[in-house]
Amino acid sequence: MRSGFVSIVGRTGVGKSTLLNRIIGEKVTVASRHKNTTRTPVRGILHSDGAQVVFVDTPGFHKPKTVLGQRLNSAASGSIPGADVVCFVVDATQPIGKGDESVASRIPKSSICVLNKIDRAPHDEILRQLARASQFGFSEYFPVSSRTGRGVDELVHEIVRRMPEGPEYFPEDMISDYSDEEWIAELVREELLKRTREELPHSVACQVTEVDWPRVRCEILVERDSQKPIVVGKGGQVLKEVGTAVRKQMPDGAFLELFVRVEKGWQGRTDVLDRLGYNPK
Ligand SMILES: Nc1nc2c(ncn2[C@@H]2O[C@H](COP(=O)(O)OP(=O)(O)OP(=O)(O)O)[C@@H](O)[C@H]2O)c(=O)[nH]1
Ligand SMILES: [Mg+2]
Repeated sequence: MRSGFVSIVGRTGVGKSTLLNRIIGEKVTVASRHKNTTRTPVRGILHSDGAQVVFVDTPGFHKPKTVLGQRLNSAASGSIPGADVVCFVVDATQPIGKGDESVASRIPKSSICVLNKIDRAPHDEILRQLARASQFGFSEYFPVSSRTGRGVDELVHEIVRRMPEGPEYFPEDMISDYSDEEWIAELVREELLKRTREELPHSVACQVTEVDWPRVRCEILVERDSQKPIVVGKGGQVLKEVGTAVRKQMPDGAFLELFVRVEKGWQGRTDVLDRLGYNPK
């Protein structure tokens, strides 16, 4: 049996979560067009012939503006020392810059560099980006598209090949380490991310506060009074849509209650961050 841990790191928005979902073949982590979507390390477990690979999707590195931001960076850094393989993801559609260099300087040279979003870059640009990325001096480079799946099998093949001999860390039917409560809260946040703009996605946090099956209560925190009506929507329209979309992804018969609560400036408050589980582990 081969098994081990793979940390997926990179700047925010480069497509780490989309890559993990593609590798596992199911949605195990939330991705979105907004920056700093991933807020805690998320494990996705790949079971293949004689091998088990535990991928860790991490929050994207960025210049932090809040205590939450600092915690996201720490959580990402924290996932590096325990990894058997580090996958460093860069974006094929954006210039490789200081942000990428800063991540590159924190990880071992044996890391695999993944050039993602090649579906959106012309062939000659992909070659130029690979040439730029090669200056980091990592052991291997894989151009992939997490959106179409191109190149992902080759990447996974190499990762499995690198796994050391080891035990089965998780049972065969387990593909994520989220609890049901955590996952429902993430699904609610995902649906809100699809429907909100500008700074609001950063100001929203979700937490399941009560489960009395089939009734599940999920709280949506916002930072300011003015944000509450936007999340609720005209005549409760946004909440209704979010509830319907999330229920479709829950077991039949589930009854989801959504509440919006103002928690002033929660992104800067360590007590709230601790309660939400946004901790550097
Ligand atoms: N065209 C294209 N878009 C992609 C690809 N991979 C990811 N994206 C898009 O890029 C955006 C960011 O993707 P995420 O997977 O959330 O990025 P992330 O690196 O996890 O971001 P953080 O969690 O903020 O660090 C989303 O809109 C994705 O749909 C890809 O291969 N091709
Ligand atoms: Mg992510």
